Amino acid sequence: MKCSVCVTLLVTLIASTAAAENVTKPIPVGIAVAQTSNVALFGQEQMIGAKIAETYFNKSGINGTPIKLVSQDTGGDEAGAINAFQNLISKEKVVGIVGPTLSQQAFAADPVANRLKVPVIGPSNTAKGIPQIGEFIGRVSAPVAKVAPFAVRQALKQNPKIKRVGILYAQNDAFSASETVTFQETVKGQKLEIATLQKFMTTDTDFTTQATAVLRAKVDLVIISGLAADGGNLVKQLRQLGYTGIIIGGNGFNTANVFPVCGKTCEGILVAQAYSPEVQNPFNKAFVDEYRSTYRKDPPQFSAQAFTAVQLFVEGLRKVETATKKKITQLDLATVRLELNKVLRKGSYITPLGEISLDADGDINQKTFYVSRIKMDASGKVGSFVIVK
Ligand code: 1QQ
Repeated sequence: MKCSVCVTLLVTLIASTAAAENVTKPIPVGIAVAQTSNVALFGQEQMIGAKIAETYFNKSGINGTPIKLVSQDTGGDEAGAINAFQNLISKEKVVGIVGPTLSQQAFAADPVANRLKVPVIGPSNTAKGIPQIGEFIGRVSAPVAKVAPFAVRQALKQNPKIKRVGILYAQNDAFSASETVTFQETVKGQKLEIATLQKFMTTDTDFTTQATAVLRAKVDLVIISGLAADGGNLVKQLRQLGYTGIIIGGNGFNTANVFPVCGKTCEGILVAQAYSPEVQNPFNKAFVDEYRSTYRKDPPQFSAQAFTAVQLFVEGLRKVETATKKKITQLDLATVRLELNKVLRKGSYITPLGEISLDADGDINQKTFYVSRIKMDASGKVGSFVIVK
């Protein structure tokens, strides 16, 4: 064989392989949510939403370059979240992180990302103070202060005679401690009386003390700020002890995974929500269609918020390419992270949550919120969130 030909062939082959690798090497986006522990009751729904977004947006990618979700389980605690963040940042070299699941975890892990100048979009962190952790921290989960009051107004609409309120919250959880403040202020603002204020732990399984106190206080509304496992069990024990009034569950009840916990006693719980499957725009349509085709039911809020977080990174990365006139893959990682963080806070986004934007702090501007009533079927096993007007 003539050597000049084989050299030419070899050079062409090497060059084209390298070019192909450059074009197709996906851009890593981190996702650090709970896939184990009780917190996975939320985290599972988040992974589903994020993956639907990955597939959907990779149809065109970042001007042709796909993203790749790199996921790291946080478990349910702070140490797990810190560990997952560190891994994604230093080992996986992600451009940004979607996560963590709980505000309690965010207060521990977000400072790590902020110090290393890695943009974070919280998909479900609703406590007061999250975006203020630092300039690299944003969220697409509307704060409890904006969402929770809607549930109280709805309860009063259902029963205008409500006077005495029992308020319960998980004292070892940052979101629950924050949400209960909003609930207490709203209740006082409506001139209702807080007849009893009870604390519990997210790890508790026996709520006899709290439920007994609520019954003794003769309340006509109960408001619970906790997570799905503890909150669901608390509802169950309240009903078993004989409480018959309205129950409001906070954001910790915003998952279909609470249905098996309280079973038929979930019936009627009011939950304020930052998402409705009815939102009319192409992104929500694509998301809802895809979710329904797989799960044969409507998507939950946490899936929609995770989809939205991934969407913001995708649109942000596209904006970085436009602004720098370079491919993401041609920029160094520190520059990508820095520019991405900047552009995320500019302009607005049409998302499954409706039209949203991030303010200078990184907090979400969202226009519309909803209240749902949990409806359980006759078996007491299958439930759904029905939006009440
Ligand atoms: C938070 C929450 C939780 C209910 C998310 C799963 O809102 O921790 O901020």
